Amino acid sequence: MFDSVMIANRGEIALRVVRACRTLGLTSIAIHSEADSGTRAVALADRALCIGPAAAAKSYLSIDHILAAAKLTQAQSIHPGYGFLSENADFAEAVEKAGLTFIGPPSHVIRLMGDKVSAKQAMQAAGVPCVVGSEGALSGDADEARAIARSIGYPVIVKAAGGGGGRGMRVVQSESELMDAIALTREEAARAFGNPALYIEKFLQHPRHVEIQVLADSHGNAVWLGARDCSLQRRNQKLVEESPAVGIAPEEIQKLGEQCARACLEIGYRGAGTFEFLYEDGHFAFIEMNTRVQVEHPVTEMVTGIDIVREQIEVARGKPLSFTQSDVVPHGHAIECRINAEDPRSFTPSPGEVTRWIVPGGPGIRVESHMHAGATVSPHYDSLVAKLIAHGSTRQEAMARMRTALAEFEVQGIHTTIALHRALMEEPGVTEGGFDIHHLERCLAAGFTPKEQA
Ligand code: MV4
Repeated sequence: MFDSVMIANRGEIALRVVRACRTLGLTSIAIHSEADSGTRAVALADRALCIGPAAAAKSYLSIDHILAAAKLTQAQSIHPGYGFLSENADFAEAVEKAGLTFIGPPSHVIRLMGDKVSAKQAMQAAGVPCVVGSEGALSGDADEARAIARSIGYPVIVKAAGGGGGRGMRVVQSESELMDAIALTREEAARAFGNPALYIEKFLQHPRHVEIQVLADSHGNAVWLGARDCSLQRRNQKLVEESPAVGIAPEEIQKLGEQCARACLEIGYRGAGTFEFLYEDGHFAFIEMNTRVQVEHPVTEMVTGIDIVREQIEVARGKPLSFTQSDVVPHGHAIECRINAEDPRSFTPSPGEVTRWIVPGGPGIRVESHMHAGATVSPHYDSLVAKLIAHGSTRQEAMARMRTALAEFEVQGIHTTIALHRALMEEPGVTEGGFDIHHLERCLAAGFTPKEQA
């Protein structure tokens, strides 16, 4: 059983893992780029090591550098966080082969879920409802592709097996566009993912994005921790997430959750994971599984009281989950606003030095951030500077607490999306809930924008 954890990540999630390690009495080892030497995770970790320059390809994405650092520090395990190498099966396998524990599922399960065709086949076989589509990858035969699309019914969406998260996909409205779309997507997929395999699905035109959080140990236990609605997004970047999902019967979520937990056992899952679904016309359809801890995990933690990162680490250490499904009793509602260092109207990145940083507080408020006055937002990485999470006994109370917290939040030196979130928490579609994945882009196209600040 390991007692040291190397964190192969940065920013708020590195800090989240350092905190979990300290709370568990484990030694934390931060690795960082030259740009991140002065960050909070580096300061708070028991040990820290610089592994390369600012460019992620030579630091946070370098398997060689990370494994060399693990050897040098005698780290016994690696937590990958989210993004970077967190869902890279080759990385997980290299960690396993080096004799360390990868804090996540076994590398072969990451590989199975990383190929969206094999992931869907595994979920179909495990009884999870899937989007109607081709059975497996397209063969390359044009007549066969046309027959599949015709039987699904247009519009369809062509997706790359190696894609995911919105990369490598193309909507096709009619048969006349199909073969060009396949050729273009195949070329992109070969280039971007080194895998030209494609599949076809029915294109759902107004779905919600609803996901199920799961946790599994290596003793045959798998649990589901409720649903999150992540429909408020722009260009595949989520802005706001909440739990539970508004207007969906708890019995429906329970049925889906049980199907996900069963699927975890069938695929040999271990650790934290998320099943992504599209929800349209009262039906759930599986699209992808994420085999990592997600940015939005705190909304589930707030509603269930379960420390997901702690459980993730403990199951990697071989311990059983600290609770059972019947212990999972959701309380109230939680909402998360992702605050980015971006202009709140143009979404242009806004790196630089933070000169003022005053965070909100009060009942039900949680701030996950690596920022402080004097900290710098680097232009080299994702612009997330804080996650503001509000919990309440009802959605209305959570939203009211969120509005109060957003009003208190003061940042100077950089632009942030706080003003956008203030406006979103007043937008009628958002306050009503149950909007689809196109809601924000529709609002923005109709001129929705935050008020100019004095
Ligand atoms: C879809 C879809 C509609 N129909 N698949 C984009 C991200 C990736 N996880 C899957 N995505 C989609 N797949 C079918 N069959 C619409 C999207 C989609 C989307 C999904 C979730 C959240 C935001 C989205 C934004 C645009 C498109």
